[in-house]
Amino acid sequence: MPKRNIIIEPDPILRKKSKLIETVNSELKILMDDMLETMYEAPGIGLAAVQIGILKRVIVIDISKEPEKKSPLFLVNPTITYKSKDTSIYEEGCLSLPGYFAEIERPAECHLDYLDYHGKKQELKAKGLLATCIQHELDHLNGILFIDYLSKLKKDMIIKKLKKQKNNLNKIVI
Ligand code: GNR
Ligand code: NI
Repeated sequence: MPKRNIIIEPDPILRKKSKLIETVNSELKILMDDMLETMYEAPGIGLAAVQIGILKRVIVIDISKEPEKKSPLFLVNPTITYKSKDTSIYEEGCLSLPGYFAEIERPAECHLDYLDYHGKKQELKAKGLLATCIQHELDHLNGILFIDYLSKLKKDMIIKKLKKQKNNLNKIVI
């Protein structure tokens, strides 16, 4: 199972809306396995398929810490059915925005419906870091990045610096 390349902002694909998955078949399971491996190697606590260039509504998450047992979560076609009024703030990072972190306020709790790795309908009630991570990943499926919640000045500055980094890398490759 090969590790896949993570797409970095700015890239127009990150702004596209991912499409609903029709069936959880073996092809999708291979994709989910690859996503999990890519996320663990990065390392990150979540990954949306669009971040490896695939516009499908599938997410992998694992918020367990190093000494703990791994506890991967596969979310196919997730829909949020409830968001709490009360909010919490976490410092977020994103594998598509390497090196940038910002405190983002989101609903503290959310409930969702989704299909699991086996295509079975499931429900989940999340709070804390898991709730934040789920909302961050769901945003990816809708073409939204956490920098979209920052001031235009900060957002533009981050995009400009990432663009510059990409240009410099291209120069080294040549
Ligand atoms: O690795 C990640 N850490 C993280 C921290 C706080 C809130 C959300 C995240 S998700 C991020 C990986 C990623 O980019 N997922 O899309
Ligand atoms: Ni992200």
